[in-house]
Amino acid sequence: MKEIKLEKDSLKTIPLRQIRIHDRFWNRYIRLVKDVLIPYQWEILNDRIEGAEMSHCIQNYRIAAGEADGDFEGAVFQDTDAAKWLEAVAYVLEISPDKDLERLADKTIKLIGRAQCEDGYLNTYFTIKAPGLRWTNLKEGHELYTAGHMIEAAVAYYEATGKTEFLHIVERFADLICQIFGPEDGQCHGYPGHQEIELALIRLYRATGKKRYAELAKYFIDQRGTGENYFLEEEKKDTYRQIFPEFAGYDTKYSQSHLPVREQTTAEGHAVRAVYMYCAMADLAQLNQDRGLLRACGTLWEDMVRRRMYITGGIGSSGILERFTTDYDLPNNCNYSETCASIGLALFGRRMAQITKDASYMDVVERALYNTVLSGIAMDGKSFFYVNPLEVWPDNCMERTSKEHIKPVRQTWFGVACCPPNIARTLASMGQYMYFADEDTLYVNLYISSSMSFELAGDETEVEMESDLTNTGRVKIRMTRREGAEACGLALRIPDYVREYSVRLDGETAGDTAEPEEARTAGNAPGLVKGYLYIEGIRKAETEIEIDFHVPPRFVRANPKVREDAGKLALMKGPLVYCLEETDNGGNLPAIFVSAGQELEEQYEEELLGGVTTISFKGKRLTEDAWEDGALYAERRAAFEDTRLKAVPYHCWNNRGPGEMLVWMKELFPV
Ligand code: FUB
Ligand code: ZN
Repeated sequence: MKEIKLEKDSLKTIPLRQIRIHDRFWNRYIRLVKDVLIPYQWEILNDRIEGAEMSHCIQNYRIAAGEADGDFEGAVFQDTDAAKWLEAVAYVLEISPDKDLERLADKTIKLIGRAQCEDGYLNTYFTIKAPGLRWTNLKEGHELYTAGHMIEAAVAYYEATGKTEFLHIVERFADLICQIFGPEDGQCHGYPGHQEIELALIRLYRATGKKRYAELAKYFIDQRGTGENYFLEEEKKDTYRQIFPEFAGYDTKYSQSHLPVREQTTAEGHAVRAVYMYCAMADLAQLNQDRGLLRACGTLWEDMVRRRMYITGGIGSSGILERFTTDYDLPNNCNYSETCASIGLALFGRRMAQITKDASYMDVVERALYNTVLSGIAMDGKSFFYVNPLEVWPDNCMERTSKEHIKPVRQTWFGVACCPPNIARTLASMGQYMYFADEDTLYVNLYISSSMSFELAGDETEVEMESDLTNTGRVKIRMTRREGAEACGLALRIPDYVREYSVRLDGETAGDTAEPEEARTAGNAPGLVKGYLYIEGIRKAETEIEIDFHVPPRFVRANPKVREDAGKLALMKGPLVYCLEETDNGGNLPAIFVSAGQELEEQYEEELLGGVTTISFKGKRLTEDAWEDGALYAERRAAFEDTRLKAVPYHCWNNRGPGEMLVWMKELFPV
């Protein structure tokens, strides 16, 4: 395992209002947030989309506020749909103020405020359905998870608008939670059944400066997995009422409560729970300069990304209980790889990169964002994948089978709708992943065309980036500063998949691939420190950096221990994983074989899927000619026919109607 160094000060993200994204690849998704997702999800929250799963979310608030009659409907954590919607709205408002949208958000916040109980408690499920049972089922009740999303939304809204009403609502609730939970006698010594509040409390601490919030986050993290398992003890109490029958025979690994967090070395259990917890561990490691906790984060990260992650950045391979299984168990046609889990992976990786100044974490973040997260949303923004398989045979995704969780087409909404609003808040906050900064250096993580301004070394610095990463790999960055300003620096992430590159500063070479391959891929060649190429002493008022990343399409193999992928090839270009779709290549895609040593032809197709680079190459297909008699098994020769194949980026699969899809293709070895 590599040694991780805890830097005293972590790198900062740039406020979203200071970044404007104008990227050909990303904008078609990002613009959907304001134009489509937010209005669409608002209609969903109000149950006004015909044919879509009912949300009941806003109605639950009305009932809890005493303004409507009826019973609570939906999942126990239905309130989080509104919270994540508000969080996305906050980011959008921060980037582009909009009075009407702000008015709608304010109205929703007021409704949430009216649904809050006298003592600060806020949760429509328990308020309406089981007021006497608050905090009696931490394992399944999601009260702390829901509170966490509410807190995150309120902090984001405060930071975007400066308004404090929502922040005060969640502070009252957080204060109540601080009274209820903690180490003192008479307090509850439990912790959340679904992590999320821990990272939210740290955000709340950062926004308000109130230490008790960070202390409670630390308590929750430190307490988990110690002594008798809290959830198993809770089940024995008279007040316990089961909510989810599938949790019977509870496996404490499911909620990462099997061991104290510092002793956990493998990524276990429910993937979203795990990564949200790791985020809080990373935050606390930085906040408290806790090396032991950071070491645990590093160990868990390595286990996850080196043995339990898909090539697409998906995690949580089991269709049952949305969980991690064992090392190298990465099935392609029945996996879960929940969109939220990849979002959590990106949130964790971002924190690790900020804390350690190590760009390799951003390699994984980029992989998750460009592949699984984007695959979660249709190109029109109106339907979504919750589960992200790497191989689909639509007819075979049948209910009451091991593939019933695989939906061969994106859904307009879900009964449990955690993923779509999570995608919205992630797309709206992309700026937080793109750049980091310290006093005098700007870190460029993701190459996304944008304009940005930020104070570096005491002077306002304008940055203009033009990137064509997913096509030609060319990037141009212009920095403009005051004449005579103090020198500043740039740290450019050199992505792990780039085998050759050159960087020119005002026409002069500032870095290239002259370094030995091993050193460079380890991210430590001269000039490269942990995957960042540092350019220091930038003094001129105008500086131009030209980067040429060589990003040809390439075949990638998996470690042979990944049984599902042994003897197979996947196709990538830059950060993008590619796939075959039935519409371009016909059906029965597993009957296709390809060989690695061949020319791959790329073409930018303006009219296809909103403009994508496609890759075409030669393949062989098993023919069925000798099987016309309908035999199922026989001693027959395999006969192949030549075929020309066309691959498209994985994230945009299933945007041209239903059909088969395949990422890992069988390799044809020369005989
Ligand atoms: O339990 C809340 C959310 O619902 C989880 O994070 C998702 O995996 C889904 O089960
Ligand atoms: Zn989800």
